[in-house]
Amino acid sequence: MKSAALRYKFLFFLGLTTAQTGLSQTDIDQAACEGLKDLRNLTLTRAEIKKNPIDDSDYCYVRGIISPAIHFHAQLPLPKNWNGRFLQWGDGGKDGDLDYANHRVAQGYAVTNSNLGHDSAVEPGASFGLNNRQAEIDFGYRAVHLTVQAGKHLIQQYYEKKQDYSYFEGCSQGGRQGFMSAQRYPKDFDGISAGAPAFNYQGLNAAGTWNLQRVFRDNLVGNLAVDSNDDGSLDSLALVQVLHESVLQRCDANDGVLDRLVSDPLSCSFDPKNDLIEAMCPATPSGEPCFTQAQIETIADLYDGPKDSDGRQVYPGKMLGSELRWPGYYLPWEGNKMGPSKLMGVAGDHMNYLFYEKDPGVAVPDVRDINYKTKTTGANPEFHWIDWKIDDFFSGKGDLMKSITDANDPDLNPFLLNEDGKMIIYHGLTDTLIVASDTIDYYNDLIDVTFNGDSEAAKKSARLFLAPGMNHCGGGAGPNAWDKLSPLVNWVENGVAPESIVATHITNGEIDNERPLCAYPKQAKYIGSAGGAANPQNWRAENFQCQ
Ligand SMILES: [Ca+2]
Ligand SMILES: [Ca+2]
Ligand SMILES: [Ca+2]
Ligand SMILES: [Ca+2]
Repeated sequence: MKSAALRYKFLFFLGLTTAQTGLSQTDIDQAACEGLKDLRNLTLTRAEIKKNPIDDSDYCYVRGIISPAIHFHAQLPLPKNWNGRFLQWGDGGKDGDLDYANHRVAQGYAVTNSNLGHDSAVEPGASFGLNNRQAEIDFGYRAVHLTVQAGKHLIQQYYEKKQDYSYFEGCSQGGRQGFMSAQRYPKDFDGISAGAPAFNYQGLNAAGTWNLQRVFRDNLVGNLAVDSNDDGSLDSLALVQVLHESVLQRCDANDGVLDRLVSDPLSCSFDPKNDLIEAMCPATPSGEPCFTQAQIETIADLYDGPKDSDGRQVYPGKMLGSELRWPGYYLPWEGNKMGPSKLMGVAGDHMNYLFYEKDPGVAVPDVRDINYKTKTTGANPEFHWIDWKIDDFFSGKGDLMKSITDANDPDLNPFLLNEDGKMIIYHGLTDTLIVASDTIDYYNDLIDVTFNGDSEAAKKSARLFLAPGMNHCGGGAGPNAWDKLSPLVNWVENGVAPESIVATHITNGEIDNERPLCAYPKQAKYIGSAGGAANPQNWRAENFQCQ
């Protein structure tokens, strides 16, 4: 194949046309792609033409390795299809594999992604971090940065010119990567789209562990999932529904539209102890779903969020309106077999491998067994998440790992001002895995630290969009679908900053709710026909205005 590439280059050098060389365009495309394997300053293991399943078009697929264990790949549209832009595609969860962005390749983006320096098939969850600082550094920030460097080099070689613009797009872990790039590598991108950012990485994992500890305490005495028919299986989430309805009763109408969405949860107050008093279990069981004192305590804990014994807030509590997502992460019940993978992904092994400077021990065999006696001696001592102490959070024992994984620095002078970068941040208000109020706090800190408190100046560089009723990176009862990249591209390349972004909610292919998401701190207010706010027919973007 090398000879084909060389032959192509030689003929190209002679200035011969396709017809004169006798080579087909397919031959030339293939040779140009495969020729990338000759690059000497990257370790490439593959370079071949691949078909994009989205539109059946050919593109150049490249795979490579960055020492010691980062695997990356590049999806390079054929030169005639390239839109001149580079995109680093963000990861999710703990990653550990190569992610494709075929839809962006179909739009002409040259895209790269890595495995973040570990293989999830071999080292699942957080276990890659067991006594492996290099893997943690690669995961924390190094893999994305070096993949971007490799991607830009491949672009220069393949298209024989630099990209016109560089972008980052990602949510969750990807959102953290976007924040990390803005803070640590201000020259990597012209624009960053960061959703539901896991930027406060240690804080949110500490909160995930603590939330579970509160729910699992005393053999699940405060669990909100209950056994409705005394058959020993926790089958009912009726209490979660009752709780959610109570919250809606207090908060839904505050935004002017009775639509079962809480657009401004921070302006609503809900006190479980008082507001659920009528749903407390009576002395004589009535058969209706009702709350015990222990369950009220769990609810209050989840809304309050973890504090250490000095009263320092480790991470914000759950936002009002997010209750229906609690079972997905924190409440063991029949539907998630007493411990969904997400629940265990968040808390099951983080404290074993990714919090302490010196790892305390491997995860226990069954993380759902809270009565398991850990083996604390021998070659592989164990550590149980149920034993983790929230007071360790500010003790200094996690400071090294915070410095590797966290992207909490609100000083974005280098990226936003020196490099004129643009940033779009978005977050669903019913996201209960990563809490939007933490992102709001970061954005306000950004205004203070980078823009001296001038929110209008901040909006020239970075904007936050909150999505009412949207869960973690999508889903939920509210409008949750929109293009996360095109508003950013329009801002970077045409100077058009998005005042609002239209998001839709689709059921069975039909749009049944639509709303402009507003640049924070504005919110979408109903301006349609008088008295029509509660009619779903009127939930269309044109009936709302950002105010
Ligand atoms: Ca990946
Ligand atoms: Ca470790
Ligand atoms: Ca049952
Ligand atoms: Ca509402």
